[in-house]
Order: sequence, then C-alpha cells, then structure tokens
Amino acid sequence: MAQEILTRLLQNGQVEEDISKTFRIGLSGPPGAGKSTFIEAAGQHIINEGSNLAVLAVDPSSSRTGGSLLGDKTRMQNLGVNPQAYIRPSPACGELGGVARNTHEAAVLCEAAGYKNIIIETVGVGQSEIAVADMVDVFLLLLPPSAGDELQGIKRGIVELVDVVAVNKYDGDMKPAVRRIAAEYTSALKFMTPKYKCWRPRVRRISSLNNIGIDDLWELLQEFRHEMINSGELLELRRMQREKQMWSQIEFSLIESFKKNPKVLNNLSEVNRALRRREITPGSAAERLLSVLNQL
Ligand SMILES: Nc1nc2c(ncn2[C@@H]2O[C@H](COP(=O)(O)OP(=O)(O)OP(=O)(O)O)[C@@H](O)[C@H]2O)c(=O)[nH]1
Ligand SMILES: [Mg+2]
Repeated sequence: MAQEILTRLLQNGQVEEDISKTFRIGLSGPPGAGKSTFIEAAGQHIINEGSNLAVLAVDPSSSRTGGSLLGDKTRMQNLGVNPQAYIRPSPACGELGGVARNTHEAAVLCEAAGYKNIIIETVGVGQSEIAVADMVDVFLLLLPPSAGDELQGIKRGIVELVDVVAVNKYDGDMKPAVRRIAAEYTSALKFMTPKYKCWRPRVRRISSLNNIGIDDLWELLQEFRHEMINSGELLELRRMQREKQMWSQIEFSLIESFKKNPKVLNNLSEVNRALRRREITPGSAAERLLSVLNQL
C-alpha cells in the first residue's frame, strides 16, 4: 500500500518534480552535541522566514536511550507545537536497512505534503550517517567543543561525507575550545578530495542555545543549495541517490529471500558444520550455498 501511495504521488508529479522546491538536510553529530537544540533554533529561523520543516530521525531508538525525538519535548518545546513543523519520533526498532528506507520514503511523503525543508537527524557514531548522506542534499555535521578519541573516530568516517561543519556551543567558557575545533576542522577539510566541483566544505561556529550564528549557517546552507542547483550537481546527486536506493533495496530483498530459500535451508546446517570444523573456508561455504540455487 505504501509503494502504491508513493507511486501515485510520483505519477501525479507531486514528488521530486522540481528539485529547487524542497531541501533535504542531513544532520549528524555525537550524542550531546546539541542536535535537538540546534533543530529548535534553526526550525524557528526557518519558520520566521515564512517556510516550514519536517524533522525525521534515522537511528532506531534502542541505540540511543532517552535520545529519541519523543523524549526531546523539552529541547524542541516551541517547534513541537508549531503547525509549520512536523516532527516524527524515531522509529521504535528495526535494523538500519529497513529504517533508512522507511525514512527516505517518509521524507518524500513530507515533501508531497508541502514541507519545504526536511531535516534528517542521525547520531554520528555508526553506519547510519552513510545511509543519511545517500538521501539528502546537504550533509551538516554538528560538533561539540570537546576533542578526544571520540572525535577522532568521528573525524575519519564522517568528514568525507560532510558539506558543512558547525561547531556548537560557541558561548561562555567554551568559546576558545570551539575556536580550536573549528580551526582543526578547517584545516582537516582542506586535505579532503572535494565531493563536488562547485563546493568546498565550510566550517562555522554557532551557539544553538543562544541563537548565535544560526542565520549565517542557514544562509550558508542556502548558498550550497544554489551552487548545487546552478551547476546541475544537485540534479545528478538525486538521480544517483534514487539509483542507489533501488540497488540497496534489491540487495536487501535478495538476501532476505536467500535466507528463506528452502534449498539454502536444506544445505545450511551441513555447510555450517563444515565451516565450524574448519574444513572449508568462509568463501567456499558461501559459494556452496550460492550454488544450491542453481541446482535443479
Ligand atoms: N552552552 C551551550 N549548551 C548547549 C548548546 N546547544 C545545546 N546545548 C546543551 O547541550 C546538551 C545536549 O543538547 P541536545 O540538543 O540534547 O543534544 P543532542 O545532540 O540532541 O543529543 P542526543 O539527542 O542525545 O544525541 C543540553 O544540555 C543542551 O542544553 C549551546 O549552543 N551552548
Ligand atoms: Mg537529541
């Protein structure tokens, strides 16, 4: 039924008909970076400009105790009750593949319903940001002013995906630390191979709590969007994303049906036993199971 709705919207030209109408923003950052606080501040800014937004979270809430959007009522006090904002709580459970697809389709539905800005939030600690990067126009990384191993790990994986970095909590005692992190990222990003011809990743300092730099950051995101539209790279990006989604759906479905295939199940325990006894390598175990599909 869900596919039917999406297909009809697509055929009626209600989704993706004009890429300049909607803006998909991926927001990632470690727990406590201030993502919820930022969404509240940026959301107000977006609404004050006469626009609207939908907020979706990707991470299954089991992996982020207490961090789910439902528990965010205090951080998104105003946004939560504003009719110009739609906030979907994190999916209750499920594995990333399913949740990611779900979220992408929810984003498309939000656009069809008239939401112009879609923020897709993820905690920047795992695989989910790659899934998010594959469904958004711009990838924004929000960082807290604390260095250390945690950030080192984040740096390596995520920096390659990033279009804009915002170092948050640029207020009070934390200003010098924010300046330091911002400078570190500015130089780290210089050594990255650019994702796009029209854009080099940029770094900003903001305070979500005190609403400092939010308007500047929003302007920067708009600049990114315009460059991407004008250069034709946004059109190309979305085209590639649709194709990727098709393939990841195929992979997902193939593996599901493979695991349920009676021929595979018939051979599974024997192959497993051989694998456990180290009589065969994982590679040949896989080959054996794959080859049973071709048996008559
Ligand atoms: N000083 C200061 N504190 C902030 C700022 N932004 C957020 N905080 C505080 O940082 C803490 C975490 O903020 P959240 O917005 O909940 O962070 P989050 O990234 O959504 O965290 P998770 O949902 O757990 O991943 C809260 O106590 C906020 O009040 C800021 O700009 N300045
Ligand atoms: Mg949060």
